[in-house]
Amino acid sequence: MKKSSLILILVLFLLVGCKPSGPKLGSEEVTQQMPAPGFEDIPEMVVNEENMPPVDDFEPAEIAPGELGVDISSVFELNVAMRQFEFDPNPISVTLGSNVRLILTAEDVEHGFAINEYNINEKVKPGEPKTIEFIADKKGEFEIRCSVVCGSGHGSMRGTLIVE
Ligand SMILES: [Cu+2]
Repeated sequence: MKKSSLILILVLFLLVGCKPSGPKLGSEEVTQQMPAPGFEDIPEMVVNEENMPPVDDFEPAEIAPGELGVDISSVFELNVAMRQFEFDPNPISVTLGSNVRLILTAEDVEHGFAINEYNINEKVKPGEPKTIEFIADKKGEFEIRCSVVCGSGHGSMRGTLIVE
């Protein structure tokens, strides 16, 4: 009986000893709101709830860039330079079915960007880039030709669009 009572006393001491030391860690940031020593557990809950609203406020900002990312990834965008007497890059390779956006620039004189099978024929003057968009829905290799007489090598200004 004495041993068990000693154990009980020890347990009580442990409990009493833990109460002051345990809440101290959690209550350091809480002391301004709840100084009462007997309610350490309650202010911890209050603090957690107060921390939640800022997190909710940030969530919409994180969703917005993701939505933009989806839109960008669905479009194959490429800058295409035209100069005497070539297209750059050449060839242009795209995936079948993709939305293709080409930003055309003429670096020296006026050139044309024409692909007969896709009904594309765009004239581009220096300093006036033009953007064309089409769906690469035909598989194969298609000739890109310059459709504006641009100099002695105009006839050999050719490129290739590869859709696969
Ligand atoms: Cu030309």
